[in-house]
Amino acid sequence: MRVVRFRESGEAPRLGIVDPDAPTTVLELEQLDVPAVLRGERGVTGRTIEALDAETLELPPPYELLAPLVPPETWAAGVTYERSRDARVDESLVEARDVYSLVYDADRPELFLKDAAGRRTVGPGGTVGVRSDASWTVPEPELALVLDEDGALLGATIGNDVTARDVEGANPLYLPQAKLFAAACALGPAIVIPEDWSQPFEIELRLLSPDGETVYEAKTSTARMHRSFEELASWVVRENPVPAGSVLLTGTGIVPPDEVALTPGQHVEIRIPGIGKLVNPVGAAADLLPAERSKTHVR
Ligand code: DO4
Ligand code: MG
Repeated sequence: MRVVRFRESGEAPRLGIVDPDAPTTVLELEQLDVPAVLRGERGVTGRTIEALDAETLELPPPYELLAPLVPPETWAAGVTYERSRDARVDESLVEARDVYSLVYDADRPELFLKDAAGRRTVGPGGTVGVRSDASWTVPEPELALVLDEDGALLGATIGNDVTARDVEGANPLYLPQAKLFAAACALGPAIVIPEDWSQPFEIELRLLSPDGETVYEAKTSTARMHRSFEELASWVVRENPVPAGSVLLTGTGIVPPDEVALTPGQHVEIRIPGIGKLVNPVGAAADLLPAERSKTHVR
């Protein structure tokens, strides 16, 4: 079961589910609250929309596909794959390299707040940002969990934890500046409610140049994660009041080689079979501050 969010000609956002028997047919729902839909409240209105593509779920005008929810909070886990641990150790320019190896092996995971109220988050087709004071920004393709208030797993979508690696590499205390800036997060195109949470998700990344050439591509699987989804979620809500519908990015297992950096004009494609394909152009973060980007903002 996949849940999408859309609007028609600038009207208020609405929710739909993708017909399990017809992968391009969206059935509009009566319910407007994403956590309620994910918990099972799914009355349909009888109206349908035909998506243009079964993976991106792009909708024809006058409809617009939006991020599948506006998370009140977006948390992120780091160093949950061996590949991520090795990359952080390598990018570190200061004698703080041990922190990454220590956190990989510790009981307590690395968790950080990536966004609040969707302010830095874009949906399918929205432009992701590159900050001008960084020279090495990369996409981090991650499974994004949608959490209930108690940390229960309600669903999963695709997330891009866009990161300025040189900013973090200069000093780990710069992490919030490496991770939070305009349009530093993308979510979509749908939230899946998995039938079996024990099945791993395959994650594919493709970075395309402005003329459509593949600059870099790679694959991983959540089977390679060092921690379980439930373990990460339980740490997020531990003695911490997290609102229902918040999102947890589960960390990246794909790290592009050092010569690859996001630049405006490129496109990032992240595909997770069973969820869909999230496609975002890359632009300058300075052009994507909320006042400049009302069109691409998740609301
Ligand atoms: O330690 C920094 C963050 C790492 C991260 O975001 C990841 O592993 O996905
Ligand atoms: Mg990450």
